[in-house]
Amino acid sequence: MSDRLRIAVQKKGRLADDSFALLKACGLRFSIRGGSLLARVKNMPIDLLLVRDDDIPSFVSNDAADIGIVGENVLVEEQLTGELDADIAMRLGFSRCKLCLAAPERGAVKSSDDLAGTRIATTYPGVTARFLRERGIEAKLVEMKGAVELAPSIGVAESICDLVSSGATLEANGLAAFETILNSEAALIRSSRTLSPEKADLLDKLMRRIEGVIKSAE
Ligand code: PRT
Ligand code: ZN
Repeated sequence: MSDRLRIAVQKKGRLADDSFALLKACGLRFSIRGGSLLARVKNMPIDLLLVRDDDIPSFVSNDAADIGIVGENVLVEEQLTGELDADIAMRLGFSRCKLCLAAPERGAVKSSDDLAGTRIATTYPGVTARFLRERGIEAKLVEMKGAVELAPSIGVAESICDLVSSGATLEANGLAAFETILNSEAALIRSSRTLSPEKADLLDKLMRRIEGVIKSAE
């Protein structure tokens, strides 16, 4: 690994702009260009690795990056479904959302008590299975890669477990949330590996600046 601190950041999507804005507010100078995977920070020994959010926990775990910025929902799912050496160093206060159980407004499932023996569609099988285990509920998980909100209407499942922010998507599909199983926001994550003294100093400095930026925005 190089002597530059490498930060894995989402290239494009709901986390990307706020991640870039936060790093810029911390004084990092960089520009993001079309297809490139790496952005070099001009005024500090830092590189940004620009990737899909789903890859960020494993890149941090596998030493492809020293730290990363990712939603807690993605981190926790990866922790529960794989062997991951990555955990939250700091919560960042943006990209807030909730992982919720939801079902058709006039259907048979109205609360978690009605889930036994039913099917739940989700892109978060790890977090959903943990919830069911903790509650002692036996239900079948139907794993989907996207468009989970359509599952009840196409007859694939009686309920869903999906991310919600405004709730507009649920409403547009005639679904109502009945339980939140995870609250999420963007987080700075790192592995348990020891960093070189130079990188450790730089990371300390960056985290102090992030704290300052978050406080001044409050
Ligand atoms: O391409 P890449 O794999 O990097 O991105 P992605 O498409 O997997 O993720 P992206 O960019 O959509 O989301 C990145 C992260 O943003 C998520 O992992 C969450 O941590 C966070 N986030 C915050 C959200 C939402 N809010 C959100 N609303 N992620 C997804 N949604 C979905 C939600 O599931 C619903 O389908 O957006 C839709 C609209 O939500 P409502 O409730 O406002 O209608
Ligand atoms: Zn993704």
